[in-house]
Amino acid sequence: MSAFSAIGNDREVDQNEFTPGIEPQPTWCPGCGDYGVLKALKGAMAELGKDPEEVLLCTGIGCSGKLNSYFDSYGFHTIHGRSLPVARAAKLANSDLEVVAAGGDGDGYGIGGNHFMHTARENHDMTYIVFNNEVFGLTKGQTSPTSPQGHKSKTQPEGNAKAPIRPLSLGLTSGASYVARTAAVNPNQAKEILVEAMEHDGFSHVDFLTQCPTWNKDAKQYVPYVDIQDSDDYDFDVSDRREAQEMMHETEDALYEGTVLTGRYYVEEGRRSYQQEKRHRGSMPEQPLAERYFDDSAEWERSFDYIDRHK
Ligand SMILES: Cc1ncc(C[n+]2csc(CCOP(=O)(O)OP(=O)(O)O)c2C)c(N)n1
Ligand code: SF4
Ligand SMILES: [Mg+2]
Repeated sequence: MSAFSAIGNDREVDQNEFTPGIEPQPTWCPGCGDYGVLKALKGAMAELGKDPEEVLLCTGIGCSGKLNSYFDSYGFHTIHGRSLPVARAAKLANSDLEVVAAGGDGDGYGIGGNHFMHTARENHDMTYIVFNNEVFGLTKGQTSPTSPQGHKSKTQPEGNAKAPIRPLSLGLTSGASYVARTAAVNPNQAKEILVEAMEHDGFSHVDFLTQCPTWNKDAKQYVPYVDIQDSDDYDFDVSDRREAQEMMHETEDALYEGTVLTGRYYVEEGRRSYQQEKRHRGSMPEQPLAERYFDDSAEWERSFDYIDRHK
């Protein structure tokens, strides 16, 4: 029997099923926003009725990267900035998996920026959560690609001379088909957004504001926050790329002026994900590649044999 045949079970799932049996206590600092991501992710999985064995969580390196030590599913703690290529390969090998990649702002927008751009462009069907605390948390608070200009740290004691990256705009222009921002201090919205992001067919980019009380007091815990969908002050069409772009621009400026805007910014329906496009073109295997190794009667084969058989 295949290890993946449980996929599709329609049953009620308790979010605690995603808590490891031998529970390592998170080593995150008290008050760290990373706890908020863990809670929202478990809640979203339960709401979607996912079994832990239907899910793969790939993380990068950083405080954020520890997420899969505290989240019980298939997991791959990759190397710095490399969660996306691993997640892509896994999704191609078994498109039935719910694939989530996660990492920090340094991980995803810095060292892994190239992977971010191209995974978004290619619209790989997965959810990418970027823990945005505006610093390199794990390595003790150095300036990151999202640190505001003027932010003082050990690497920039006179204040950061560089302008920060615009993560939402970058996600949109790169080609992500779902782009949202949420915050650890807003757990209900965070869970809703993660549910939507996982339900979306294509690349979902979630910029998740995670306060780092240890190394980034400037971030002011991201409160008070405004939900742009709930507020009468903001009215734009999330399916309109130009309107979304303008709203993102305003949001990115506002954050550094002390106003925290969160919500959905861009939702593109009807565009095929990379996996769907490959299937449409007849270049996607019918059966998950990974499944072959769980079938006792299957013979091990080398990749060139496989290509030969499917020519
Ligand atoms: C190739 C490589 N370069 C540098 C490091 C050192 N390093 C580990 S975590 C980290 C920064 C993490 O910052 P971020 O991605 O924002 O995650 P956070 O800790 O803030 O969650 C760095 C520079 C590394 N592990 N690998
Ligand atoms: S250093 Fe910052 S990001 Fe890392 S666990 Fe502590 S509060 Fe969280
Ligand atoms: Mg960080």
